[in-house]
Amino acid sequence: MSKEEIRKHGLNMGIDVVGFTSIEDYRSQRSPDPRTILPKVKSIIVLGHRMIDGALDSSNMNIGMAARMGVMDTSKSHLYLLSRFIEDRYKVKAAPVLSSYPVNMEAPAMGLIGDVSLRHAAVSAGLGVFGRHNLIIHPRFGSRLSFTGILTELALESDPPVKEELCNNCNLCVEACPGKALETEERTEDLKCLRFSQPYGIGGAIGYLLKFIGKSPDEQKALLKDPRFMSLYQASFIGFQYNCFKCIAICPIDRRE
Ligand code: B12
Ligand code: SF4
Ligand code: SF4
Repeated sequence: MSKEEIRKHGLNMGIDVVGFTSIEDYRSQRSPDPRTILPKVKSIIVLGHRMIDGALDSSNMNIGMAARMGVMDTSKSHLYLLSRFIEDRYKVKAAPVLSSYPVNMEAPAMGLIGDVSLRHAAVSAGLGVFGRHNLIIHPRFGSRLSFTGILTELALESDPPVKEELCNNCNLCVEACPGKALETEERTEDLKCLRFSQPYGIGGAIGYLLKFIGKSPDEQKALLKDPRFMSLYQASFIGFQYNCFKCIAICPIDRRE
């Protein structure tokens, strides 16, 4: 059966969890129709890679980012290899969806809506449930899974959904959020989160340029030596750089031991 063969192939590669959803069961109100990506799409395969505990729990955000980059690079390679395996083995098309970026930066999406909502796909692929932090909690890996996905033309049944309520409503994530982005249930206030999670993102860069424009040449020279400019410069080639993982790190649900 192709589902078990694909799962086994993925797990043998080193992917931590592999789940399947039929396209009928994937529901994400704000995301684009998956048929605009792959016209004959019938299923989504969701891959989960676990994050690194020592990095999530570190107060040094360079270490947090080192692990985040590791997850993004490793999941990207696995995504390519599994997509290629599916195309070769079953003679159907497979369209890979990366963990976060690139993402549509134009209005109305403005970098806030992925091509596929990997959280909604993970839920319908039986990989977990939404928690109070609006992230997916997996029965074994808790909040510490990063997702990627493959749209395929294979007709595959959805895996059984997680029925258990995994979030214990302790509210620790809400209290720990430095941006107060989680105050309203079932909604992350994107801009409040971004201020803390991506201080060197597009908002930070625009703010800095606006500060730069209209200043005297001497003031501009001083601004170019400002540590903030150095950090923006670094982010311009590293890519989206995350400075906050608190809602994941504080969540106590984890049954790996
Ligand atoms: C754009 C984006 C963001 C934006 C906007 C977030 C947003 N509002 O969706 C910003 C920059 C703010 C962001 C922040 C973060 N993100 Co982000 N993000 C994405 C991305 C690329 C697209 C998300 C998307 O399409 N959202 C738009 C639509 C689909 O969301 P929505 O329908 O409006 O649903 C929202 C609410 O209504 C609620 N919700 C919807 N249905 C339900 C149902 C229930 C029962 C509940 C309780 C809530 C709920 O959840 C959403 C949160 O606002 C995904 C990757 C992907 N392709 O899916 C990663 C992703 C969601 N991010 C992720 C992570 C980890 C983070 C951060 C921790 C940053 C970091 N350090 O890594 C924070 C956490 C913020 C939080 N607690 O919500 C992970 C989540 C992993 C997981 N285990 O769930 C993803 C899946 C990336 C990945 N590959 O793993 N992110
Ligand atoms: S990533 Fe940080 S700022 Fe964003 S919601 Fe989580 S705790 Fe809040
Ligand atoms: S920290 Fe507590 S309230 Fe927040 S998602 Fe985890 S279990 Fe739920």
